[in-house]
Amino acid sequence: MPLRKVALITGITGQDGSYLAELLLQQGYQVHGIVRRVAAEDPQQRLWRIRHILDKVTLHGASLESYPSLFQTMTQVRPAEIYHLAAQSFVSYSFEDEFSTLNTNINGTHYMLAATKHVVPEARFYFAGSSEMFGEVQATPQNEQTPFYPRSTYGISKVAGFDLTRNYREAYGIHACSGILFNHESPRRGLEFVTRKITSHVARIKLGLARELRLGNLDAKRDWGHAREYVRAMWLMLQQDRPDDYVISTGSTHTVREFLEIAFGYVGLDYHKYVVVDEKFYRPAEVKLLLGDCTKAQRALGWSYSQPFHSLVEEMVETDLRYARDTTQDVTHRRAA
Ligand code: NDP
Ligand code: GDR
Repeated sequence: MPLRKVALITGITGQDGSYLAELLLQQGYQVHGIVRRVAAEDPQQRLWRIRHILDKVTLHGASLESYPSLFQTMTQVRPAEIYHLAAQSFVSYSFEDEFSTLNTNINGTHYMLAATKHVVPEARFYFAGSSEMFGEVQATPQNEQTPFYPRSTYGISKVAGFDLTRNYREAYGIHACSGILFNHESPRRGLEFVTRKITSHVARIKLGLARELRLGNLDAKRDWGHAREYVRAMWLMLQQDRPDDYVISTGSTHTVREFLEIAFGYVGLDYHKYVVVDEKFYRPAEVKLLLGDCTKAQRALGWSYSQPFHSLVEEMVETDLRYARDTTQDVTHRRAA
């Protein structure tokens, strides 16, 4: 039997990590993931996105803040492909805690690259870059040539991670790639991000469990795709002979307002009656518009995106309706018991 390729994922408990682990398992990989120690203590809460594949992946407790723990894991696993997805990924929170965002995202990436160089220099490395690096956009649409102008410490940390990754490629010959991924969503999105915040509230409002939804800037424009499609692009980047950086996007942009219209409209409600604009959710420096041009990825990777925007929104609302109904039934059953 041929040896199974070994992959190591940081951030395996997150939205992208869970879809990527599924994809790699389907491709026959042996999948390892790095998790924080607390994840093992509270698997119900922390491992919900990978619960269904827990018996097929191997988890290692390690910390992005500790180089020795990453070095040790790398030595044990000796991966052929490394997907570095773990990060403090919530832009809003980066304004509240600049220091931990910079520490986790910059040092964590540096430690992962350094451990790769020392333990498995022949391995292929993926870094999760972001459209937030474009920030106050200098050209529209944004592609690999567009200058970066980050607007948050999150964006700054991703520019630093991008530069570190390029430097390890150029200085040490590591097969290291950065994906510059635009926003991608799914029913597994964290509840704090605007799309899932909207769809979870739509479900609760529809079922009479909530009355309003408080949001910030409704005019922000994002290029939103589906996470399941985007992790395929990560994998494709590491299958190329030559390491490079790629923009991954849908090529169309929508306002938060449009997302609201589709999500509320899907359950027959008018969002104007439920949405309250709250200053609390405005950011000190906002990214107003993002729109990606992924021509390079289409040509070089053969990657393309086709899911219509409304079907992404509807899939998220549908799933949240199911979760909300299940929760209500659980509570009713418990009360009746
Ligand atoms: P999530 O927020 O869903 O997942 C983040 C992951 O990082 C979780 O597994 C989390 O672990 C882990 N993590 C966070 N902080 C630490 C830490 N200090 N030590 C160890 N692990 C940590 O993010 P996504 O899956 O959406 O995104 C994956 C990556 O892609 C991130 O780097 C993000 O910045 C980047 N990105 C995401 C985009 C998107 O639209 N989704 C677009 C562009 C880039 P735990 O479960 O323990 O919290
Ligand atoms: P973003 O995603 O910052 O683009 O980062 P988020 O969903 O948090 O915000 C998108 C836009 O919606 C506006 N907005 C609100 N956002 C949140 N979270 N909550 C609100 O109540 C609200 N009201 C309006 C925001 O101002 C913003 O303009 C995501 C993350 O996944 C990053 O890790 C990733 O790098 C980028 O996408 C690309």
